[in-house]
Amino acid sequence: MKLLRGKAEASLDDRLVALAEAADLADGRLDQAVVGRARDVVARAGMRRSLSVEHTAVALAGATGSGKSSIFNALAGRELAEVGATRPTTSKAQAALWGPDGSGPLLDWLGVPLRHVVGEGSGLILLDLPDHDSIVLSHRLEVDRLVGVVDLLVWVLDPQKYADAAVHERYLKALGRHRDNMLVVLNQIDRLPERAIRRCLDDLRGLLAVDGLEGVPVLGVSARTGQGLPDLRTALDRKVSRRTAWAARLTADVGTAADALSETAGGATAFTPVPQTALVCPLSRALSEAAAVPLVVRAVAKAHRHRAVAATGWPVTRWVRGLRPDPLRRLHLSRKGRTSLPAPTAVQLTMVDTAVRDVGAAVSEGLPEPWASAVRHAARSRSDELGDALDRAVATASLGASKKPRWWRVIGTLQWMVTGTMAAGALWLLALFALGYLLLPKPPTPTVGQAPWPTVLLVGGAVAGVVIAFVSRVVAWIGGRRRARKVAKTLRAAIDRVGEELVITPACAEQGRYVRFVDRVSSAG
Ligand SMILES: Nc1nc2c(ncn2[C@@H]2O[C@H](COP(=O)(O)OP(=O)(O)OP(=O)(O)O)[C@@H](O)[C@H]2O)c(=O)[nH]1
Ligand SMILES: [Mg+2]
Repeated sequence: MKLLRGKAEASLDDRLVALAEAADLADGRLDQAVVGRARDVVARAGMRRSLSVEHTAVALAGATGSGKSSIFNALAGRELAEVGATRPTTSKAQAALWGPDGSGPLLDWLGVPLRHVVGEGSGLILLDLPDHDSIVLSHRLEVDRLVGVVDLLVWVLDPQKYADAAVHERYLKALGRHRDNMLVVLNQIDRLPERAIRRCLDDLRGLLAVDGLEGVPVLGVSARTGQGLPDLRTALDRKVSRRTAWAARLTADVGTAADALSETAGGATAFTPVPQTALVCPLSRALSEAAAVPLVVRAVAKAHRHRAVAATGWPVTRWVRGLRPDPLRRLHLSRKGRTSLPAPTAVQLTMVDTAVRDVGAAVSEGLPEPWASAVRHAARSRSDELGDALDRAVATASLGASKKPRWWRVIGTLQWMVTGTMAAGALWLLALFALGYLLLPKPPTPTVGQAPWPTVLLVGGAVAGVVIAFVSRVVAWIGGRRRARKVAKTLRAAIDRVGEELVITPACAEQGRYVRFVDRVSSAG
């Protein structure tokens, strides 16, 4: 028996932890009233288990005049409760105790100050409730409160009113999970002819089955003649002696709360998430456009060529280059500050918005509402940060702009040597020209074949400079393209990270929250 109790409690513990987590996960996503009720169950369970588990609180509930107080008196063996001809009679719940030791805090929590010790031992606390269908509001409130917290429910019906919608619709249908914590008593069977009793009981069982309470014990009794009361007493004693009714009641409550959570989550069916990678591409394309990545990439290629020409061009003309601004520096891609990249156009912003929504739609696919909309919302939740994050990603990406290929220096030096040669030829010719102008005798000019050396130096130097500049330009063009490709890859990775952090991760986290919620709800239920 002890082992059984331990097991029931351990399973209740697990279910409570699961329900508490499910409620936390559902917070802000599902109907707050349902989430609140789940939390109430967790809190109530914590309270109930801290009170006496040696006692079992059993409530007699039913319509006015069904005979609750009469049964209460009959089981107690004395006239504790007033049995009235005028309806309703009982207005405050009262308790009969078998074995009162340690029951005080439990009764305080139940809110039942009126107590009578009627016997020793079993730990039964029998409660006589007011009428649930009362014309007096306070009666109904008292009944609702106690029906919600007691360990075991005994529904007392009578042959006249056992089919009344009030008890079936308001209470029994909602207690489908509480089958093990419930007895149904058809009182006043002394008022029925013998053959009608069985028919009446069968009819009642049929109604209970419709309520979802198939298998709940149904006993025919008469508080007046005492018929059936020993069976009722035995059934109660059996439940009470196990001392597990409280745990079973809470387990049923946890299950009911889990069912309600599951229902508001559209059934909380298991669900396989989409792999993230499928989502990255379209988003990152839109983000790249908005972050002016193509423009930066083009500028990187241009800047490479610009700098190459400045370093390797023909020195006679390359100073013109210096007058033109560096295409990359113009974008002010500083590691610290903001860039001077053009703001995204309305079209680009719309494309980003669409791509973000597409991520939300893809991640929420297959999820029931309202969680699906929570996922869609999560995908958009950090959209405001995208602009700055993209700017930062582009500004801090390593573009390799400061890298200067070694051949630039070599060619640069060569260019100066070639220019020097050209200048030497020019000066030589100038000297010869000056001597001729002053009619002075010219020294003999050495020749290469037919051509005089100074002319060879001047023309040769110029031609070589231009040819070297041209070849360098071709090589720089290819180099620019290669660097642009590399930068495009770097930027693409940086942009991907932004999209992942600000769009995909929040959406997937919300999706993961749902997956966890389904798992927790099913553990609780
Ligand atoms: N014939 C017959 N009458 C009964 C039986 N049980 C109760 N009564 C009568 O039914 C009437 C109502 O009984 P109560 O015990 O006061 O009913 P109750 O359910 O406590 O009513 P409230 O306190 O108003 O909710 C009384 O006149 C009882 O004498 C029974 O088994 N047979
Ligand atoms: Mg009464």
